[in-house]
Amino acid sequence: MAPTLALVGATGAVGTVMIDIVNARESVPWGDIRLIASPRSAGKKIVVRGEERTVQALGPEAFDGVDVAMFDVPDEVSAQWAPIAAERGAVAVDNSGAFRMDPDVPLVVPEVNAGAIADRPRGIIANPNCTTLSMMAALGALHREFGLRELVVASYQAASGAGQAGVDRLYAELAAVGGKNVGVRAGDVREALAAAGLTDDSPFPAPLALNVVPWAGSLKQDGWASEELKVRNESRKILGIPDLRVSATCVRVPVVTTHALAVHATFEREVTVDGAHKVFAAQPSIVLQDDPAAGVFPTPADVVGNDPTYVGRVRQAVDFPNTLDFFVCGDNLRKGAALNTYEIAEVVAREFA
Ligand code: 11C
Repeated sequence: MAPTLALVGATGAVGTVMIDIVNARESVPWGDIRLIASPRSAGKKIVVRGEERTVQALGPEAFDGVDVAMFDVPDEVSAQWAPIAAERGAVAVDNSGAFRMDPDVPLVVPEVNAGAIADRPRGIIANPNCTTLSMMAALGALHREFGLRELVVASYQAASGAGQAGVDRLYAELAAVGGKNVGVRAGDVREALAAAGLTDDSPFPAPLALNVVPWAGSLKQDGWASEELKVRNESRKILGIPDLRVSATCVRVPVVTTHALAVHATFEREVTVDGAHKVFAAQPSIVLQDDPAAGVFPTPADVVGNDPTYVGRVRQAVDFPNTLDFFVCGDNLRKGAALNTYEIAEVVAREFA
């Protein structure tokens, strides 16, 4: 029988993208599709694949009869409810950070490590952080060919990584600074925000409009941001390289959606730009845009709303052997969140065929 899918967090920012993805699929492996959200959103009607469905309130009985439950909710909600879904017989595919580093929970990017899905003693599969995910298709493909040893990355992260509040804040800040002679003197952006009443409650620790902010997440040991440690730990786990040397600096930029990363990757074996181009060209989930002489390279403004990972600016590092530098962009709400979660669910659905 075709499996039943549940979408937990159906009315949230990522949940909404998830429904778009389900609606856009030519065919789906699911029998029933159930929408679940907080009691506040229960009763809302949403059309999924041509059928109007009523959002159910999150509760243990909502998982009865569910085979695969995708979670797009905050960490604490997943931590509480994904094990309950699993106890009730569903495979939980979780997009939060609650289980990613649990040794009994696989952390999966299907085109890199789909094989890990089978080993899930807790009945939970985790979806990586959107920053890690944005470069994983590219790194996984290169690792298979050349053997990854070291990774140094700087991220350029979009406001929507901080949720709808991040997007709302960026638009409000842009409106506050727009059309004025701002950004020409230290402190004048903050003054413009203050004049517009934007003094507190920002998800960002500094103005984002006309600025870049070298911070994402919470403070961890020795000055690292949680996001930077996630990039390190999750990359090691997904790629299956526990001793991979990783150093990341995560930066928020005034982009609405689509994370970008500058990647400096060192390999065991000799690597060339041509060799890397061939690897990228052979990976269906990667679009290679690399012709700088013609001004061709990926940018978030051109990538947003698309599923693939976009790669460009591939260069052989001049002073570092076996090392490539490249630039990668991925829509943080699609491949970075909803799409990868759904692709994991599709792999699980094959177990019911
Ligand atoms: C950001 N990458 O851009 C984060 C958002 O661990 O799932 C996703 C946080 C996570 O702020």
